[in-house]
Amino acid sequence: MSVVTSEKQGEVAVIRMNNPPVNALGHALRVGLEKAFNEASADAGVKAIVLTGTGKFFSAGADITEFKGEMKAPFLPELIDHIEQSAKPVVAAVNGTALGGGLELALGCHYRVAGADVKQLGLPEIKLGIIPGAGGTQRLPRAIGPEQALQLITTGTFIDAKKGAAAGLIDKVADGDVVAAAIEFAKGQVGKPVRRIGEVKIDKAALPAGLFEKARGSTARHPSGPIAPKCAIDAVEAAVTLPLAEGNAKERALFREAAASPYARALQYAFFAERQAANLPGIGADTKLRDVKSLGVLGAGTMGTGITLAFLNAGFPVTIVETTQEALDKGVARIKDTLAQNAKRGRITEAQAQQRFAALTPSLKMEDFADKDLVIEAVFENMALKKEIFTKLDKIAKSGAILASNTSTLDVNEIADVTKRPQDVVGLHFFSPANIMRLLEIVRAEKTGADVMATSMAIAKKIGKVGVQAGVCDGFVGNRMLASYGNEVQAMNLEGAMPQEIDGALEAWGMAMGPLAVSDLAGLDVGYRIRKERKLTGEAAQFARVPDKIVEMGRLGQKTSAGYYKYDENRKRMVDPEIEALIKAEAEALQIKQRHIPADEIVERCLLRLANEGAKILEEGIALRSSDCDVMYMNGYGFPAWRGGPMWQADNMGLKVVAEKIKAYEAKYGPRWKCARLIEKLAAEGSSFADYDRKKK
Ligand code: 3H9
Repeated sequence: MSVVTSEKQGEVAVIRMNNPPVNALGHALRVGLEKAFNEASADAGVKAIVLTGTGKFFSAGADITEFKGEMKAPFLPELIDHIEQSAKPVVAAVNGTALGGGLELALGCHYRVAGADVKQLGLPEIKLGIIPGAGGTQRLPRAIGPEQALQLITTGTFIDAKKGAAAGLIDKVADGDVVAAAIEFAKGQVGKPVRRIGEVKIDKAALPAGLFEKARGSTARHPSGPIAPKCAIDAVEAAVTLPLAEGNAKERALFREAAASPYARALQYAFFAERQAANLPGIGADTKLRDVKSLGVLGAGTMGTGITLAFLNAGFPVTIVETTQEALDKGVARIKDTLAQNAKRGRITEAQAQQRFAALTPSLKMEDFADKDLVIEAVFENMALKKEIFTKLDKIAKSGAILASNTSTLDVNEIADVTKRPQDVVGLHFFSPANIMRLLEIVRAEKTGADVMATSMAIAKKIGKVGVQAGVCDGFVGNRMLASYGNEVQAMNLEGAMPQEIDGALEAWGMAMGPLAVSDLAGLDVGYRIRKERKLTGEAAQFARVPDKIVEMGRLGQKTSAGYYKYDENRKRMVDPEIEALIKAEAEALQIKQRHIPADEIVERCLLRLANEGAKILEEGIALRSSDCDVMYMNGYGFPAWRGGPMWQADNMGLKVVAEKIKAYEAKYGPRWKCARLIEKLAAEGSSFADYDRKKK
């Protein structure tokens, strides 16, 4: 079937785009659109034109896969200008999602009729490190005003049809058949002069003073990096100061500038890496998913309540179980409070908050899990306790239920083996706060069933998370890489880089938070307990001296207003000379000569330790792909998506250079820097992690 079809309904030509899965505006679609539009324009029997999509999509925008090569004519901006210039009225029947180039196409039409159930209207290009490049920055401000357009374009936020209508983007919201409504609308425009958004002149005097300066001032830590946000603001400003043709030319130049940046490449890589993570080997469309409608969560602590909220927010009923009434009440109060806060901040309505809370059943009996489709254990990290729980769950849970552990380090094989149904056991490792963080590390134990993996992946999507598979090892993928990174941070501490220098260097580079500030936030006692259990020796014991002493001083991080830093009542962190003195004293005791470590070196050592451990994890088969490691870091560890992840960074440095640098550090610092065999091999072949991933597909 052709990607564009055209039919006449009386005097109205209906042009339909049909390019699954998302109606991306690839070359074939543009060719088809141009041809159908020209034919309809030339047909004297056609008095108006309706343009629509298929299924859930009007169009998700330009085909991102085309960005890597040379685009071929017809080009989208010209095609849209051509449509806008039509003398016959053109109405977009927005049947579903209209994003990026898709919305720009609708904006080129003279009118827009949208289905009442349309939820995704927006210009999300910024999330790909680019800006709208087919007139979106020029027409959206003319349609809805520069202030609102600026907000949508610089954040990539979606709005629904109702909000679109209120803003002036949508002319009519149709409750029933959107195409039929658009045809009626189009008929009503025949014989009238067409309305072209491009011809609207924006009243500069009506704009809030300093609108663009203020916007520029707030881009410092934008999630799309330093270039695209500035380009987006410049482009929207051009819509205010220039006529359409000149504004479009300016937009093109700014589009090219943003697209040429390494940040755009990284963000586009992140987009596809995230989707690739959902493809699991041996699991295809024929794998039958288990039906998960009801949920049990064991443990009402920070993790248990966060997990519960994540599911309540996605519309699942949840039974939460604790051992004592006091712990249960505390957890339930936290859930209620978070929902109320969300309603207060306008994220959800009051009615939604109440509805979600009503879907929660608190209980003190694990027996209440008997009819649940999925049970997630979220108690503290202790193997004996987890084994006891899973032995009990095995007896209580119905046949076919998925039994999951939220463990962040423990051996899921060992946990599964205490049950008679290891095929039903999986690790679902959430990241704190579990209702916010997007990552879900799905730990596939040796016997975890393919259907359980596929179902877990589908559940991740349903609750708005990015599921990534990991195999079983200490710390799985994310925390195992984190251990290497943390280890290097401790080494640099002793070598002379103070906490604020380490965190400062990494935050200036783009990390959401430096590692020591993160430790303070998470609580230093967690790591302390693990280190004491493990009875560290050698270098690891040396590196534990500073963090152990900090905990032994009663400084557990933010919760005690002191850790690596001091905190005021607003949780503002402050450098503490006491900690600097402690680090210096420990270095002296260990006869480590301190020096100033430049910010570049701090960042490089952290990145290389992450990528080196990632490579080891890859060669052991614990991670499926290097891009999976990156997806974890970008979604669970505050790694900036515009930097693409540690593996992407290493690839861009070139693995030959990476291998040389790692070996130089090994010569200086010893075995903790041992180069991963995979890096050596790929470097020798002139290959990359990306090639390795491709070959594994
Ligand atoms: C743009 O328009 C630039 C213009 O301003 C200027 C041009 C000159 N292209 O996410 P899903 C694939 S930039 C190619 O799993 P969902 C995706 O990879 C574009 N492919 O589904 C996946 O493939 P696979 C601005 C695309 O229902 C499959 O479709 N637009 C594109 O959860 C299903 O995707 C955007 O940034 C694309 N544009 O979510 C929108 N979009 O099955 C980007 C999707 O092989 N897209 N694919 O893994 C999205 O945000 C989501 O995909 C969407 C659907 C909300 C549309």
